[in-house]
Amino acid sequence: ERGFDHTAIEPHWQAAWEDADVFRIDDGAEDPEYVLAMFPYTSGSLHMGHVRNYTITDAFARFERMRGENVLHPMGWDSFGLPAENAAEERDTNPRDWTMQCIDSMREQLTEMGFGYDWEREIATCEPEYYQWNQWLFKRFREEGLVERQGAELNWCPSCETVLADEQVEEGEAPEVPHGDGGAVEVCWRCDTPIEHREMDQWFFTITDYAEELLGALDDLDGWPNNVREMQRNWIGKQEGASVAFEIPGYDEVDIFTTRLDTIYGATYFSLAPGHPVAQAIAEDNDEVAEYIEMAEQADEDDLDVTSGVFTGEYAVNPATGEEIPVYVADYVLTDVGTGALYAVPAHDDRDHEFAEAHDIDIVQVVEPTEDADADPDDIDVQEAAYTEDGVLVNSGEYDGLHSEDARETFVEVFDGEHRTEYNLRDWGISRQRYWGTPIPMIHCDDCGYVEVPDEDLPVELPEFVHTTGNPLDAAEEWKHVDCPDCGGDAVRETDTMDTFVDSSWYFLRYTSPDFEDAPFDTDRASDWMPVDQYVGGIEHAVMHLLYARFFTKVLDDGDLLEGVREPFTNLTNQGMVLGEDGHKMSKSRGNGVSPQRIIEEYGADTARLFIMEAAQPEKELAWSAEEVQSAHSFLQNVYRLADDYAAGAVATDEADDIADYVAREIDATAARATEEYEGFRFNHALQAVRELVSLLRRYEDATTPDADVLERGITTAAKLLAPVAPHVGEEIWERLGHDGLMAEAEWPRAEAPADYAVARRLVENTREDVRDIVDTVGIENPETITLAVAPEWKHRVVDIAREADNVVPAVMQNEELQQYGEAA
Ligand code: ANZ
Ligand code: ZN
Repeated sequence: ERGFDHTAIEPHWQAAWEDADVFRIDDGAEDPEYVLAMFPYTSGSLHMGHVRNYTITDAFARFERMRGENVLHPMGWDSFGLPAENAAEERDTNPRDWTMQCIDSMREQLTEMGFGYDWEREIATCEPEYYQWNQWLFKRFREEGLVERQGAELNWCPSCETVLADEQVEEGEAPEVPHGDGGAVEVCWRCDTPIEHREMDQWFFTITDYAEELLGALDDLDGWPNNVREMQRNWIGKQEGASVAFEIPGYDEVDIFTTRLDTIYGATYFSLAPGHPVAQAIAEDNDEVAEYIEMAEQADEDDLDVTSGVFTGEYAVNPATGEEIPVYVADYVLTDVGTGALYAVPAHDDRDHEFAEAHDIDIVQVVEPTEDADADPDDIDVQEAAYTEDGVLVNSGEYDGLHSEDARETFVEVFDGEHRTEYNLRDWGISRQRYWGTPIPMIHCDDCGYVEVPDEDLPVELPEFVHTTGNPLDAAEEWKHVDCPDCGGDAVRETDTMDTFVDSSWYFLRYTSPDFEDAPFDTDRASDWMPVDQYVGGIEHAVMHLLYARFFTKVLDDGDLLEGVREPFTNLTNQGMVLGEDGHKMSKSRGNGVSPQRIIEEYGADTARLFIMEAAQPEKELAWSAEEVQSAHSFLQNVYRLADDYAAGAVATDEADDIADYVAREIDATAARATEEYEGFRFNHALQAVRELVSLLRRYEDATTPDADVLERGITTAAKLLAPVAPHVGEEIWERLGHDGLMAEAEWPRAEAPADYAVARRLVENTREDVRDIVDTVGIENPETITLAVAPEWKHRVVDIAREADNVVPAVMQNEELQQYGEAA
């Protein structure tokens, strides 16, 4: 049977695009449009998740390019990281060679998928040309006071032998151990090994300085999915409260942090974190407390038992009641949260309630529901369970009857406290004890302390890789020992490297000027292209990468390296997971994966792309289906044959007639509809419209003697509307119809919809009540103009709505095609 041979046409058109530099984009274009997919980690091969991600941006970029936009659509490599070191160990090579091989084969796979990138802008984060700017930026951040060296209790993965950021710690399953109680533990995001805690000195970016702006600006990021914004809000975790000083006779005053100052009259005990200085002071003369603290420090944070704690024998004075309340050291109070101390109110806090029950501590109610609250005050028994809502004060002396909210304000004054805002967000520890990353450009001198590597000595390049346990940089004696830049004495380089999330926090800026030699990027060009208009990638980056990139952008803008770019990504799409045919996430371990390579060989890239885009909207899960892959392939062959029949003169054509008018209107309406759907990232709807048009054209060709112009325009339009998703077949048809040049550079079909299309659209978008208004304002005079040009589901609704609005019914019902929908409904 006639058809196209994907193994021949795909490489052919890929070469043609490259020869014609179709995807190359110059700077300084008017109305620049920046379409970007999260760059891949260089694992060596593309999986279906990548293919889906990159098909989305490629289709959108091609669509915009055909519409005459100046589209930047670059690609690069997130190429530092631990797996390269592991692979190097396994294969007895080095991370660099392994990574470069991976890059080469992945670049080839991307090309075989027909993705159109401006390869002149390719970047790889493991190249000194790139990572020197990480070092440069580290120094500039340090000048701005955004780099600190802090001792911190850090997450340590014993298997990867590195520190992990909080974001890199996930909940995992406890290993099966005979005496373990199962449940969740914190594990390394990479290797699932349970993590340990270690106290170490680290370099930090003080992202907390930007907590307020990072939080506030989320409200205006309406091009982002709500769930991602909410995850960032929670991650930043702003708590507005107050601090108040409590006296513990014999010790220093202790500041507490609370978000519920209104409950202070109900504080019946006081609690210190094991790491609090006063807890440590008490431990000096109290063995029981000392033992508890030691135990708590070793314990896994996840075995956290809310009731765990020890009475110190000391008492704090509740400034509200004047009463003495017992002081405990308790594990659930975290050292680095708030002030590391709190007053506890068992009646109104769940954890305090549980603790009080276990330690037989008084529970005193000081808040009850207001009259208009859902809860009835009589139903509340704080001895049984904490009442955690706001309400009105009771048992609070002269303040009884005050509302919680007012009490919180009033009490700040009364108890000589201070308003205080706390964030969950911690500073970003960037030190990693690994080889394959950006060396931190610092030198340690015994006399001068930490000294920066001077700019003229950048980049600090990685030394040759050596196989060793621990950090290969520690073993690089020659590289490590240098003269102190300040005093010239013996000094040692910092051997930690940067978290690879530093690399990905600004790579989108480097694409705008990849060869720039004076700075990480050219301020003018970056500011022209930025922000990214459409950013597409996985939801797993909701808090790490996407928060760090926002932080970097703000710092760079404040440092005048950018001009007026406060946010990096205007619109964000998180593509859904790709599931295997068994309904589980495709994965190596499950063995349910489908290799992109195999699909390309068997059906071609266009089929894979079409299947992916038709099967589900980008954000939704996509279930692999061999049957639908087959159907996508047949459809492409059908479209091609339609064009081929016509071009071969196999179709007898005639003059225009009524039917031709109708088909012409459908062509326009389809173009309008598909355009709208592409704009809204509803690619599956756009493709549905194309399928409908193709089947109409096929019927038109088979059943009548079609008008040649109309038929040709129909085929061309269908092929163009399909081209962003199936670009090779698009080119093939374009050529078969005798056009010069490339379809990738052709103009997008004229997208003015017939007037009735607009009417229908307004009808379906409005409620029944609005119909009469619409009829009046838009006017539906001629029943024949009530659309034929909308999707079937619309037609149903048009009829449905018209039925309820009596003056429209006669008009709608006179329309022959719509009558069918009326009957069916
Ligand atoms: C008294 C109180 C009474 C509190 C009450 C809550 C309810 P959320 O609740 O998430 O906003 N807290 C303060 N420092 C802490 C620390 N270092 N470790 C653990 N918990 C700490 O968090 C704020 C509350 O967490 C604070 O308000 C404090 O308990 C507790 F009915 O103070 B509250
Ligand atoms: Zn020195």
